[in-house]
Amino acid sequence: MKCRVCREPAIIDIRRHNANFCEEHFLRLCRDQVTKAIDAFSMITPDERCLVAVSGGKDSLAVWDILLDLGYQVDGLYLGLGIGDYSDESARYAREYAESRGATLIEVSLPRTYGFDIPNGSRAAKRKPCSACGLSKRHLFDQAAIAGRYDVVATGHNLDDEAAVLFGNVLHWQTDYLGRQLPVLPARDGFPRKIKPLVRLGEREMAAYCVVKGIDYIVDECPMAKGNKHIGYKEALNAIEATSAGAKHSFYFGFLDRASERFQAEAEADQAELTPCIECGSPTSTEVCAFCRLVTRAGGHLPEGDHDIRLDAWFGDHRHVEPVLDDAYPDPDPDPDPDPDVGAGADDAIAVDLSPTRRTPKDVRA
Ligand code: Q46
Ligand code: ZN
Ligand code: ZN
Repeated sequence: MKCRVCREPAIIDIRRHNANFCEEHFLRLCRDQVTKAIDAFSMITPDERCLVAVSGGKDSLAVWDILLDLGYQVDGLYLGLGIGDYSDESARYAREYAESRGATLIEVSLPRTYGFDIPNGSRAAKRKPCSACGLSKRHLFDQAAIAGRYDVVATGHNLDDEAAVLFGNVLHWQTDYLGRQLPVLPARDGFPRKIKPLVRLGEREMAAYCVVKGIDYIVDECPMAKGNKHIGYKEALNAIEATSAGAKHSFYFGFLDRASERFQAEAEADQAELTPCIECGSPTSTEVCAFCRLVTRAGGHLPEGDHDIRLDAWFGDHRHVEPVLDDAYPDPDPDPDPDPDVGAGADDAIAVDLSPTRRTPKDVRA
């Protein structure tokens, strides 16, 4: 198996490209694919500040690493969810990575700041853990981005994630979600722009990328992910991909090229007018935003803070607002995206053990 570029021994084959790559050219391919996605969808410019949502998993660490290597200004935000050992471990990987790169990692703790954790809070609020978790993450990532004056929030959603979300949305004909399933969501009403620079790269490539770059990441899945429909959709697509290389890519990019636009008018019409949440001042389509309602039902509390300053941040000139992460900011509309690391490792194409103790380039040899 030889590298397509230099004919030296290859470490990975990528069937949808019908090619093998050595370490050097595989890393270059990953960077090139991210550059291509950034250019194609006008995701970010070098003078903009980016906050990457870091979970400690392979995708979020890889996107952070690639954006840094490409010269973008990127800090990380890690959200402590209070999911026992899983949270402790994932925080450790996020910190270790930040330290190794001399990069800035901002940490926000849901239990410490808002008085609830995901397992107990979701039970008390009678919500599925991933739904309470997703809502909290979106709210707090937006809040942190605005408070820290970042232009863009980046997430590690990869091609497998996006194809699986698309599959679920098509299966249930969630046309409003289909209209918003894009690699870039523009900034609106104070929400920062959201970008997914890994849409041209698969889950297996991201695992291989971390192995080759020596980035340690949490391999275990979140214990709350069990029974998540997203994992089932990924498995279904993996089965199709196994006999039809490139199927995920053509499903997702075919949708973007030929169908996505048809659903956008409906999605835009569905966007309710936003007014400030009476609890936290964040823009919301209801009197009290979904996050504040969650905090109350989960038995938590909102942090102390000056409500007027938060309102100014949204509806006036917010340059004077200091980046205080305890303020509550906007509640985004429901976002159909599950988190990128849900179902990590479900790709059967990774036929090797990628556990931290076994990670050498040889391990990703197909
Ligand atoms: S962390 Fe949160 Fe995920 Fe765990 S509770 Fe669900 S959404 S599965 S990446
Ligand atoms: Zn090569
Ligand atoms: Zn609120």
